[in-house]
Amino acid sequence: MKKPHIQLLISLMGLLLQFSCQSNSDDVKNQTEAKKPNIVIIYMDDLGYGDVSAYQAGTLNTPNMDQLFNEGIRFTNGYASSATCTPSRYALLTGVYPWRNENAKILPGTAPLLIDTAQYTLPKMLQENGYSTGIVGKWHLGLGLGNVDWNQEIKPGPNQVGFDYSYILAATQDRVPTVYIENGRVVGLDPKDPIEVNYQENFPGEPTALSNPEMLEMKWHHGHNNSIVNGIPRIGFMKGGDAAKWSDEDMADHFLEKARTFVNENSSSSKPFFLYYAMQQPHVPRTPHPRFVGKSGMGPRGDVILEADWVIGEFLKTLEEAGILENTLIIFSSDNGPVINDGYYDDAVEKLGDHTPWGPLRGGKYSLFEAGTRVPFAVFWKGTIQPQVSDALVTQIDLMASIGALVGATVPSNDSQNLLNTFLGKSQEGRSEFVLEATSRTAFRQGDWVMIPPYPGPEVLGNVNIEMGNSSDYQLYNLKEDIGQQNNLANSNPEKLQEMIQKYEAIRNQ
Ligand code: NG6
Ligand code: CA
Repeated sequence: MKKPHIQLLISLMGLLLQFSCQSNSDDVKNQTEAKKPNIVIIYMDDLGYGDVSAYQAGTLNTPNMDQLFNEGIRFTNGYASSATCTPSRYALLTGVYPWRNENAKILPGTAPLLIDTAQYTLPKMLQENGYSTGIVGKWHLGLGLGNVDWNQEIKPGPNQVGFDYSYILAATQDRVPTVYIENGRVVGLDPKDPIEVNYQENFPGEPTALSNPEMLEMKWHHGHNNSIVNGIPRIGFMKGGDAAKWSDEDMADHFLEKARTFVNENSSSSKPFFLYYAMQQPHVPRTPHPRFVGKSGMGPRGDVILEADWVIGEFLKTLEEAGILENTLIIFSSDNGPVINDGYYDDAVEKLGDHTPWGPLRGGKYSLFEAGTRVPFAVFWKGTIQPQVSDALVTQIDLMASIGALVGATVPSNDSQNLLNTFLGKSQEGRSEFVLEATSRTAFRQGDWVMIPPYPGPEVLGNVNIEMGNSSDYQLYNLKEDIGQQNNLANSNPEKLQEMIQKYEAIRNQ
């Protein structure tokens, strides 16, 4: 009776041993595969250095954004590549200085695709290295080859420069066409009501802000007096496509749902994912969902920032619930600095109170001064990155080479620098110099110094009331001692000035 028992025991032990060996090797395999984290870039539109409460420079309270800054790395010298949208996004996705491409300027909704489909891009690099890639949100890098037919497949676009999945708005919330585009197709389009778009002239009989001001629910201050959609006057003329038009106040919820779906569909796959989540806040027109109206006491600009903050909290929950928060590297930043009045009467100026969207910095969106390009910049990776504040000089151009180093790709761009250790909090060393751009002008940061060459043009851009950095003389500031750029040291430091001019010109002529 005993023998069969012993035999059974032995064979059971054998089986167990086999199982445990197998699961060991499975573990090893899983660990090697798990080495590549998911990557999310949360990219805000016009959010200023002082708009995030973690920077302790304004009066808004953004607890969910703060989590990324306080439990990750809060960069105090983090830069967008440009003081406007299109060039910054171009640089983020290509790792190339935007001023090298003369077409990298704020684009109309009808502009052709700005990124060459042969160009090596951040999403292509990640595709090649085993990632599923997606974009949800604002594109603003042009679509098609010119004369786009919005009723057919619209390409080339994001899907041709490296994104497996795209759910976008074409340009900006204030520019037509005011429709969502999923993988090159307008969402919800009724073929019997085709869309036409024109940035030169209106379609006969279509109402505009000038011809039908009684239709407006939001008033324009400057620009923004063409087609009216949802009571909001826009830039550009659009006809048709009624069923496909987005609801402005639902946009945040809508993009969140798409971002969540992308995460959930990819979270259990063996492939890691890259999500470029390009949120629309607080760009104009500021249209908070009714849940957020009045929440900030600062009017719609403050309200949409609180709405965005809520969205980020929900998005983090989605990652947590999918069990992948600790295997996801999150980068948070903004495409350019803040602007208060960007073309609509929306109480942003009147209700700003003591809030300082630019923090201690001078200027704002469109400006060569610091607030144009120095933006909130966080890198967060729960359980991997040690919480810290970093003063290292880092820029969004560097994400391509740095993420490349993380996933094992080499990046053939001289502009993008591999700062992976700095982005992971293992080093405090950033780049030594940087050529920043603002409305087709450039300035040069080197160490603690910034040099702004002379430019013609107004000192203050009247409509938006922002100091542009234009001057007939060279400007030189030591940002360590003078973060607000009040003391021009060009005359008292002629040697430093010359050294910087030479280096700047060498990079510009490369
Ligand atoms: C400007 C618009 C501004 C905004 C900006 C683009 C006018 C007068 N002003 O031309 O409202 O849309 O372009 O902003 O039309 S960005 O963040 O996408 O660069
Ligand atoms: Ca912007």
